[in-house]
Amino acid sequence: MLLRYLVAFFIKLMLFGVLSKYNTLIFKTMSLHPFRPFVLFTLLFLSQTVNSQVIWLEDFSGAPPAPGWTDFFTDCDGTPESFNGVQNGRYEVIDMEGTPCCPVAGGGAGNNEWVTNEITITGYCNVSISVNYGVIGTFECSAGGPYFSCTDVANIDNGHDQIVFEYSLDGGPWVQFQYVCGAAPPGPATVSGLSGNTIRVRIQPANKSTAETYWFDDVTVSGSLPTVDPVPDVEVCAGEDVMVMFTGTGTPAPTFDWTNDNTAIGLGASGSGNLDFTPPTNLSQQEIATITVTPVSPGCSGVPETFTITVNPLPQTDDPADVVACAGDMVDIIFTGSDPGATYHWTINGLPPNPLFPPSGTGNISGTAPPVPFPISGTVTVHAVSAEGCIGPDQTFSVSLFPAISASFSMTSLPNLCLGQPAVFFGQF
Ligand SMILES: [Ca+2]
Ligand SMILES: [Ca+2]
Ligand SMILES: [Ca+2]
Repeated sequence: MLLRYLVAFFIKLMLFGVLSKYNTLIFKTMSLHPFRPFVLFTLLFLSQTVNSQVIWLEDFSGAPPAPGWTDFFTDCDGTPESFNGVQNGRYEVIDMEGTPCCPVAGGGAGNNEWVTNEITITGYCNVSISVNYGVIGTFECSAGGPYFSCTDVANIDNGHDQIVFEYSLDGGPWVQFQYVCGAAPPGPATVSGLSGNTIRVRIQPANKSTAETYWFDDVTVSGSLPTVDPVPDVEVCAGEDVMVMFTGTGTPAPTFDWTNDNTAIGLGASGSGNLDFTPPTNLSQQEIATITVTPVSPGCSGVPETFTITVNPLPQTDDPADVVACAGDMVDIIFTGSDPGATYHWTINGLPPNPLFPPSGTGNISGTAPPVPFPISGTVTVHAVSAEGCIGPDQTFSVSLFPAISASFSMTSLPNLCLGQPAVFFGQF
């Protein structure tokens, strides 16, 4: 039993790191795992994390000024320890009061800010923000904040310290998602369930004491992007059913919208869901359509995939003329049709098997008509097969064979005839 737990735990550890890229493979692998209860448990675990990916991250590991954000801080009392900026691999705020500086208490109004540029989140579902933060020192909190003004105890003096975390969606108003007053337990500050096209994150720390440090780090914007699995190209013959099932990942599970750039294949220009249609049988040429399929979850959509559907026409056979031949005649049946590259397959009914007309064959029929004891006729049914393997419609024609004519003649009238006299022959066939 212990071994099972260890194995399941180890699998989870291994899988966690490769979730986003290989989740399909993971599910297939796991379905084969012998410890089914743990597989189910781990699947639940996966469903919470699958597809979530980092859209934007600032971990302050690079040298400032980092791209993607700006800051504006005001020090009111001018103590040498006052500092704001990147140090110790994070953003630190020491004794920064915030503009305007308040005249009475010597504090500030709290209007410091560290703010990101617009972060594009288009297409992502369930966008979340996470910011680690912490405090070093003894912090104070006055009830009723946050405060951004120079009134009464609301001044950011040594009796009140705060960090306010906010976001703005699509250029809209700032929305507070966490308020840290005094020395609240360390973060992270988080918010989730957002969607839109752009988002900004603003952090407003203000404090006053040389012994007080607010810090924040790992400003992370994450989201889940629904995916559609790649679809292999499809090639069919005219009249043949086409069924394409779309699969993918997403939380919530995505649906699939598609567009089609060539309706001649018998599919509409756009739609949603799996494909199930029958191309028309009467195509005169090959038609190739590019299908673009986009995974869609409520409020977001993922990266489209494209694939092609090729519909090959059915090769037509020209209707051959009926054949009438006597034994010994040369017979030359040349098949023609719409596709110069097609081969012709035929079967014969009603004629006794013979070298020229076996029961079935391919290609032209050419040779000497066989001897037959009496007139006989049969039917040839022929169809063309294209290089792509598409089978065209049947054509039929008849073959009538006659015995060879052999005759001997004898003259029954006088052997010497003059010009103008009738001569009588007796013929035997
Ligand atoms: Ca860091
Ligand atoms: Ca200061
Ligand atoms: Ca303070």
